[in-house]
Amino acid sequence: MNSIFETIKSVAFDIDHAIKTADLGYSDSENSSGEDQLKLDVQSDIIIEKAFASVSVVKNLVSEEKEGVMELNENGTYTICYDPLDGSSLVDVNLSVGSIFGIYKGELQGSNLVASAYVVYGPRIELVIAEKGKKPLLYRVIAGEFKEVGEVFMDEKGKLNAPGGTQQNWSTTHKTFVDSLFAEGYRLRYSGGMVPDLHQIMLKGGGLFSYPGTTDKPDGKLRQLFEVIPFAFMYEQAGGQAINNKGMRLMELVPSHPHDTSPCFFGSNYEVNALKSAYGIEN
Ligand code: FDP
Repeated sequence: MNSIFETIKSVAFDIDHAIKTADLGYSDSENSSGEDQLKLDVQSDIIIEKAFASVSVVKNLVSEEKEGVMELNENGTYTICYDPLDGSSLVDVNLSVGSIFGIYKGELQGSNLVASAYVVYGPRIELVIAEKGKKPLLYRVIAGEFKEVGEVFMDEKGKLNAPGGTQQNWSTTHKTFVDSLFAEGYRLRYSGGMVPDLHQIMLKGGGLFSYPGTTDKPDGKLRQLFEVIPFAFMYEQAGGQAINNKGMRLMELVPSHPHDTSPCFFGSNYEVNALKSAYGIEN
């Protein structure tokens, strides 16, 4: 597993360099979800693919930017499902973006995720790695190298509320719930980049990030294998919770297609329990 984490550290520098220097225009292709790809999405994807090609423990790669599974090493053990540049539409306004990695052993489903990691490309580069049975570890680039900063813990209750999706397409239940958090004093924090938004909530102790099913996107927007399950693992390891709109742990998701999405809610215990009550889910 160490060779995987070391590779993630090295691609983080290459992608950060690309973000800072590359052409910000669109490529002439679309990704598997039908979204226009930026040249930077494609470039970040290639950086990751090339770097993992020589890591023998990696059997397969599945990219958010590509259809299907890419076979790398027949005798490898792990499949890495990754989003090379999440939130890339924010690069042209110079906001933070990220890369997400889910490391799976066996069938691609939540229960087989063994570790996850994400990189935040912000004013500094930060990396968080979560492994089973351990608190996530935060690394920060200091003097050109990743240095371990410490473990990440979530408090029982936070102060931040990050409500995703188009509000006019929310259900009344969801709108009433989001309003109730604001009425309790929660502060709005939503940049539109899943990585920095979830990172902020986790590092500031807690709160809630939600991306519900909406009338235009009943299954939400965020992809299970590349985004939802890796972050669900992070939040649970940090002491928080991550569920869907039926109260199911997101770690129990079994996608029928690599690009399936799911409504998702990530937070500290107080907010997720409040969400369950508002949605009529038993605690
Ligand atoms: P983006 O489309 O810019 O890649 O992965 C999808 C994502 O960003 C997430 O990073 C982000 O949380 C979400 O979409 C934002 O969606 P909305 O604009 O619908 O809130």
